[in-house]
Amino acid sequence: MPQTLHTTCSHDCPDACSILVDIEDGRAVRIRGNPDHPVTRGFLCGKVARYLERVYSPERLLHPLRRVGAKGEGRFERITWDEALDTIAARLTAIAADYGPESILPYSYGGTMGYLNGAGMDRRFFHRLGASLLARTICAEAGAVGLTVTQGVRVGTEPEQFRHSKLILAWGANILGTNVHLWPFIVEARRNGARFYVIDPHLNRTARQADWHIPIHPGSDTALALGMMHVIVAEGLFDADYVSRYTLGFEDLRERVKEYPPERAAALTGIPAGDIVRLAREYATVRPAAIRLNYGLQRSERGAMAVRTIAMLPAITGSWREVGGGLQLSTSQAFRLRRDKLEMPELCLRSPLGRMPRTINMVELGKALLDLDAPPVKALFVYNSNPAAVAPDQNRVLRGLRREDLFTVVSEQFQTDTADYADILLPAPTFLEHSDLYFAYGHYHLQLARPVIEPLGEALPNVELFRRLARRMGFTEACFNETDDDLVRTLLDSDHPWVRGITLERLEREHSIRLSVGEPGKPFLPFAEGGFETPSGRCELRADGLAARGIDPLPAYTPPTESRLGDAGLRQRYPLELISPKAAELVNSTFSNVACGAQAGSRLEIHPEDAVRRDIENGAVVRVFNDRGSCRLIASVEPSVAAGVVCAEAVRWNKRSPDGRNVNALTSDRLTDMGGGATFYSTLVEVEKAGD
Ligand SMILES: Nc1nc2c(c(=O)[nH]1)N[C@H]1C(S)=C(S)[C@@H](COP(=O)(O)OP(=O)(O)OC[C@H]3O[C@@H](n4cnc5c(=O)[nH]c(N)nc54)[C@H](O)[C@@H]3O)O[C@H]1N2
Ligand SMILES: Nc1nc2c(c(=O)[nH]1)N[C@H]1C(S)=C(S)[C@@H](COP(=O)(O)OP(=O)(O)OC[C@H]3O[C@@H](n4cnc5c(=O)[nH]c(N)nc54)[C@H](O)[C@@H]3O)O[C@H]1N2
Ligand code: SF4
Ligand SMILES: [Mo]
Repeated sequence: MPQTLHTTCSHDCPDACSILVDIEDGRAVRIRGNPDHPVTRGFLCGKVARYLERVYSPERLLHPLRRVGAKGEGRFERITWDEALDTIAARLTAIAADYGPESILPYSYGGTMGYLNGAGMDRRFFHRLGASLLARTICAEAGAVGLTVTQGVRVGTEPEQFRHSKLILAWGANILGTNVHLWPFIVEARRNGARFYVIDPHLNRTARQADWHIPIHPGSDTALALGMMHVIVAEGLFDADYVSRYTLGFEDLRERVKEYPPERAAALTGIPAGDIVRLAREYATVRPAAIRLNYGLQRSERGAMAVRTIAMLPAITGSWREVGGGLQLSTSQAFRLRRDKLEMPELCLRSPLGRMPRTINMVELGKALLDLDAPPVKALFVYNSNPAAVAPDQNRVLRGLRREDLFTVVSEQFQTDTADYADILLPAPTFLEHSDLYFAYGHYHLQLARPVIEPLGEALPNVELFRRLARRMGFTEACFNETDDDLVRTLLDSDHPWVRGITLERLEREHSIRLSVGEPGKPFLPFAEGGFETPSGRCELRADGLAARGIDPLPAYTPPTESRLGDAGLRQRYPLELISPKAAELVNSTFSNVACGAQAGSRLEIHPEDAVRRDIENGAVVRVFNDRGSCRLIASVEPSVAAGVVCAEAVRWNKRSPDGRNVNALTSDRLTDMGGGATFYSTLVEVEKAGD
């Protein structure tokens, strides 16, 4: 009889699924969604439903390796863990002595959402070392800042409450692709008469299911939101009581939105004025209306402003009062666990540096590796990330990784594009093989997972890797000896009412516990009666904190530099706006090397008008290019994007494409308006038929 064990999906996905795994003779034989979990509800996405193929793939890295070929070539020989750790400790010590510890750069992102293996012992290790700090901005920072300016806190509508909505807007949110466990709640709402609209430049699989798809020019969402507010305010459709009780700056906003009549918003967004009026009226009057905002639209140059502005809508209409109303971008900040005590930034002061180290923005990796001095980056330690594939301005990143004088360590499950550049390559386990505590960014359930199988080969979880490395480096602080359970208890040692009463013992029994947001069993209405965590305690339509920093405290729209209304000179040479949203079959570059993701990221969707003009036929190999580089893709000629927009789902491993590049050869390391985020979707390109 197989034994059934619980775990949690670790991948960078809002759903953080609760999973059941059947084990026979120590081997996982079946994986499925936990039917009792209120959000997972018994199913998994297509990728993780086939996860055992990935776990037991013959390509798994099982032993520490040392490079024997040239950088990037990917040839390695097996070494022992002792040799690996001794080599790393010796090189890091020497580099820190010669160039200062800030010449060491950790690089990690979303390999796992687990607290311990995502940002636990690794942070303590690098803090104690005095390594450069990494600003982890590549995904969500613009949106996080935008949302925080308006709401003060990153919480929102519970997924479970979308079933009560009468109008649902998926705004830059490909729910069926990247957040599939929200979908059944939308289906339920629609069965009860709800309308489902999608605001997205791409007719993605979610938009294909919508009652109304509203294609928008990439990066122009602020103009749409301002146009909607213009209508809502002018027609008196706002909730005057909510506005006066719980918002700040409505009168200033009322003046500002006068500048965005529907006709102007139409010219900026490409959405007909009549549609903007209709959308605004329906949003304000079909109640309750919920917005699922996702991160798509904040990967543009003014992404923070876009999120900041859209987040004003549910306050203006008072939608926060209603079950099935409000907005969700992220739920992550409800998890008020003691991250500070886990990560211990104060260890920086005990490092040889004796002060807080410099911070390097992960979006600018190419720049950091090629241009930085005082000190230069001499060692790069990569885990939970595949920057050779996912970071922008890829050609510069790869040039940096090729530097002979750069010592690179990579901890990975597979030999990714980045792994090819490692001097020392270390084997990491999958989530089936280690303990962790998981928050979520798309729901409010905290989950504990224990290993369901032994680690394969000699794979070591990140926590244990950095524990051992700390010992090798001679770090004697007791914090480096803490067990996984110690770390979980540290995290749970919080007085916040949303977390109080959640213990390791309870998690062990229940696996998944809803935070104490709202009354047990009752919907969580975070802002029904205010409760904004801004400086004023109100929803800040006017943010005086921004004014103090010299930034316009009111929303306003400026087109991205790389867009149809941006830099005209650039636009003349590169007339197409490229977006590279997520593929349903991948999680960023993860799953590129297994069957389910093998084809993902190989196509470029292009409008028939643009294709004809370039003599490109459906299925033709095309070269997409700009000043930063080029990549080859297969043209998919269809009106799934507007003329002037091209879409290439992202991001496959470079080595899976014929020219060894993916779309990030085209994207820039320009930063967003606030938060220092990435601007992947503000990219101008030209496309031509590929020669042979
Ligand atoms: N299957 C799968 N799931 C994933 C991931 C994955 O790679 N694959 N990635 C995970 C990660 S890291 C994240 S951050 C989340 C992200 O989840 P999402 O934010 O949903 O993902 P994206 O595909 O980046 O963007 C969502 C949508 O925004 C659209 N979009 C692009 N530019 C604009 C714009 O200017 N305006 C508007 N209105 N829409 C725009 C895109 O066409 C896309 O359909 O998903 C997570 N889940
Ligand atoms: N063009 C374009 N580029 C993008 C995006 C886009 O939409 N378009 N999206 C951006 C976004 S939103 C994000 S979040 C980033 C994501 O960038 P990354 O976080 O780098 O995402 P992945 O490519 O999934 O790489 C994660 C790696 O971690 C490894 N891993 C998993 N678990 C563990 C573990 O426990 N230990 C160790 N050591 N390794 C582990 C996996 O095998 C995988 O190779 O990409 C960004 N890049
Ligand atoms: S990737 Fe997302 S949808 Fe798929 S199993 Fe993991 S958490 Fe669930
Ligand atoms: Mo992300």
